[in-house]
Amino acid sequence: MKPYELIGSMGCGSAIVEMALALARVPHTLTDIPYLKPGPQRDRLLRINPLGQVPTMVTPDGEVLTESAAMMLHLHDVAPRAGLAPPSDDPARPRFLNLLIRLVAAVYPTFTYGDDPPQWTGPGPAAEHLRARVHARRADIWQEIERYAGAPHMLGARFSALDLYLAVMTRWRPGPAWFAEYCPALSAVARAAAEKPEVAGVLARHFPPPTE
Ligand SMILES: N[C@@H](CCC(=O)N[C@@H](CS)C(=O)NCC(=O)O)C(=O)O
Repeated sequence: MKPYELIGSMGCGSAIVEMALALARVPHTLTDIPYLKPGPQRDRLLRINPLGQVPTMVTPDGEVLTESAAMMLHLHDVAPRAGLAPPSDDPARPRFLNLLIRLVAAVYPTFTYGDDPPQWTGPGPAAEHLRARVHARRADIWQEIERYAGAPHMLGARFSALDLYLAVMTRWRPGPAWFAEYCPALSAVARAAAEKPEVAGVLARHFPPPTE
């Protein structure tokens, strides 16, 4: 069987899927690219994912997945023993599905539109306004998600792919110090996830400590 290919970038959401692939123990290759830099690697990415986003995953059959939540659910289908999702008859399943989609449909786009606001507004004060509004909205969404956080994992005793999102996303803006102060339960979920060797290995690759 051909391996899965994960196209990603350092520190990006592809780290979440890389963790899931490691936990699912399915053969895979990693293609790290500077996804915003014009060149042959971006050209190929744009051909298979017109939004030019990472993670992008190519399955052994050549199917292209462009949404991390779809990748998680697919990897759960092929490797249920990794525990990425509660089984369909599990009482935790509805909450899992809702939080998974909340993360990708509500939190993730705040980076799409807040990282480089002039890309959407053009130059001028509207860009600053968009940046501030998007950052405030992100804080609101995280505080809503905080209310659903179990311990030690997002779903309580049961590990799931949600913990992988937290392990990575709590390192993004507004950053670990903000989460420790305003979303301590999410910080604790991220720390618990990092105790898994597969998660720790990917975190070390994507977020190496500064060298000095
Ligand atoms: N809905 C997608 C979002 C992926 C995404 O936004 N990735 C970022 C990098 S971490 C990206 O590619 N941003 C560039 C862009 O949106 O143009 C998912 O959950 O996989």
